[in-house]
Amino acid sequence: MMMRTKVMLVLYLMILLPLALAQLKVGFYSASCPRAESIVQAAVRKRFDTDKSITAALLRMHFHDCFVRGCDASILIDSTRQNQSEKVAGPNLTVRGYELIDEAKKALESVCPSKVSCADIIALATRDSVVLSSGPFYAIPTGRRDGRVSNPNEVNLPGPSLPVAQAFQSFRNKGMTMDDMVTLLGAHTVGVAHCVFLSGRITGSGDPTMDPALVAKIRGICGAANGSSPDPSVFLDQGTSFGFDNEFFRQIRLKRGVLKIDQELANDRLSRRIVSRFASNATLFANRFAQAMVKMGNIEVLVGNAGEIRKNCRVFN
Ligand code: HEM
Ligand SMILES: *[C@@H]1O[C@H](CO)[C@@H](O)[C@H](O)[C@H]1NC(C)=O
Ligand SMILES: *[C@@H]1O[C@H](CO)[C@@H](O)[C@H](O)[C@H]1NC(C)=O
Ligand SMILES: *[C@@H]1O[C@H](CO)[C@@H](O)[C@H](O)[C@H]1NC(C)=O
Ligand SMILES: CC(=O)N[C@H]1CO[C@H](CO)[C@@H](O)[C@@H]1O
Repeated sequence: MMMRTKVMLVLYLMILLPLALAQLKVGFYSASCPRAESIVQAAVRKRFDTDKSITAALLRMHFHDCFVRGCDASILIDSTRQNQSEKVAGPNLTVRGYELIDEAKKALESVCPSKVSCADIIALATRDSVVLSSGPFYAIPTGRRDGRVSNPNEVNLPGPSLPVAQAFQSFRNKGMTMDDMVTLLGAHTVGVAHCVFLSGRITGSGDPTMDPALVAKIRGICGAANGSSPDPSVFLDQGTSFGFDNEFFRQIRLKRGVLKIDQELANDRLSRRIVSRFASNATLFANRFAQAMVKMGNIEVLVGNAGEIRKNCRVFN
């Protein structure tokens, strides 16, 4: 019995403990590439100076990356002539910001080649952009490795017209709670939705759950589509469209949610109390958002010797 316990203990120390320790940690690059975080931050800042919409682009990119095969930069892979990547899947079509990730990667490769993963660049750049938009700062654990698979058939993201309970299935599958989902959807405090996602809300007499004044406004924007602007877009947060704050939650309580799913958050009994707490307490939302982003950034990550550190974020090594 004693012997057995000892064997188990040795087994634990030699095999299981190192496995358990092979996880993300804050400051992962402090020895291998001390300037990693500041290089990413500089690239984001430079872009933000001329394009405040980069925050929205990065938030959506990070979400789409983490919800398909985990946060492994599979979203960044370009299709090849023989084989298509995640980018061609419907929901990915309007993901933006790839060239910023390329720029940060190039700067990192010149200082510390093959050290910093593309998956970590997405996570860090997203965090930095949120701060620039007046959102919360959070220490972001790093050490992700880049995946070796990118397959459009695996892209199975929730659609914007699903009821709250159904959208939640995807989040629950990734270990997220309802509170996490409502918090993360608070990212819709920045960015836009294209009219293609809004047609169901403005046809006929308009969606009765939407403020008629907003129905009219969106009809105007989407009705002005033309050859040079075939699919116009509408700000997701009709209050403070570029500021990262809790205004989104106030707007949806005023029937001014742009996406159906956003409006449903305020109406559905599964989520409405969380919405009302965030609407009345900006600090609470900021704190919870920081936590939920760290949690999302941990979804099914590759660590240790799994995967690779890509040299070019768009192609496998
Ligand atoms: C049920 C879950 C979600 C659904 C159904 C959903 C759906 C959508 C849709 C349809 C758009 C419009 C895209 C376009 O027209 O280009 C959008 C935009 C956006 N989403 Fe979500 N989303 C969800 C969760 C999230 C999460 C968890 C985040 C980040 C943490 C996020 C961040 C964003 C941002 C920032 C935009 C604006 C993008 C831009 O301006 O380029 N979304 N979302
Ligand atoms: C190509 O297809 C295989 C599955 O057959 C997949 O593992 C791979 O990631 C795909 N994508 C790219 C861009 O190579
Ligand atoms: C097309 O629509 C966009 C956005 O609605 C508008 O800014 C632009 O002036 C229009 N262009 C033409 C040629 O009508
Ligand atoms: C708002 O949330 C913060 C952070 O959780 C909390 O400390 C504070 O007491 C809350 N304020 C109110 C008025 O409930
Ligand atoms: C941003 C991006 O890479 N979008 C791609 C999505 O898929 C279409 C169709 O294959 C491509 O043309 C886009 O370049």
